Amino acid sequence: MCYSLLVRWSLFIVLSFTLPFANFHYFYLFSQLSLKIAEMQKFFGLTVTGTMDSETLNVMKKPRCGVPDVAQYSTFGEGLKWKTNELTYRIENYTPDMTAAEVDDSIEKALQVWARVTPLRFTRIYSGTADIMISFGAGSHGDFYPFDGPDGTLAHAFAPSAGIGGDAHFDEDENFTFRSTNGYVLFLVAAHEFGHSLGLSHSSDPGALMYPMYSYRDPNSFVLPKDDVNGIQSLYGNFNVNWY
Ligand SMILES: [Ca+2]
Ligand SMILES: [Ca+2]
Ligand SMILES: [Zn+2]
Ligand SMILES: [Zn+2]
Repeated sequence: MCYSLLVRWSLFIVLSFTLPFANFHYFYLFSQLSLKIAEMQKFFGLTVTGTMDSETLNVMKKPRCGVPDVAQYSTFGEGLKWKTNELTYRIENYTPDMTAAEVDDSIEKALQVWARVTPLRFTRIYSGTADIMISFGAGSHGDFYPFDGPDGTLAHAFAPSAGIGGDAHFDEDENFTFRSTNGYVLFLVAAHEFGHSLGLSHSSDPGALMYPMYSYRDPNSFVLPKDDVNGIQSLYGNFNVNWY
């Protein structure tokens, strides 16, 4: 009995870390736990049982982004978007996994994914503070969200605001790659993180780039899925509209 209590507590802690969904009052810990599990199952399109079954555990173990989850396309809110369409970015350091030119190309293309469907424009700077500061780091790396070693959380990014807002951090304990299916394609991970940098939260659409789980797609033929286009245009509008 003590053992089962311990297991439940540790699951609760893991879940409350991954899914800080709502402001429930924690009167009934166990019903709260199964509610959290049910919410997560619903979010990931699993059978909703409210218990920690193997299907649910498998989803929890998949490589994913470290930003907490919400639903369909969703944003951090109107207040959390950039007030200008002209943004700067800076690559602070490089991963030894790839050449510097490959990192530069991956980051640039990942930003263009969003620029292509909005009025947003990105200018790279090489010194000083950019809106979007990009860095690689392992474990504790200077914020309150230490990375977790290989797999698990691949990266995280902060919603638009001054300071750390907009910044994107990549877990150096991952093996990032330019084009290989062996490792995590930096372009894909970065494009997802920049969605957060621009004000998008997670989507519950498994086909969306903003779905919290990493899945390989061919970077050469990548097209931003409709759900993500709808999400970013809800914040910044459609590029074409600005011609009039
Ligand atoms: Ca910033
Ligand atoms: Ca990790
Ligand atoms: Zn994410
Ligand atoms: Zn960080």
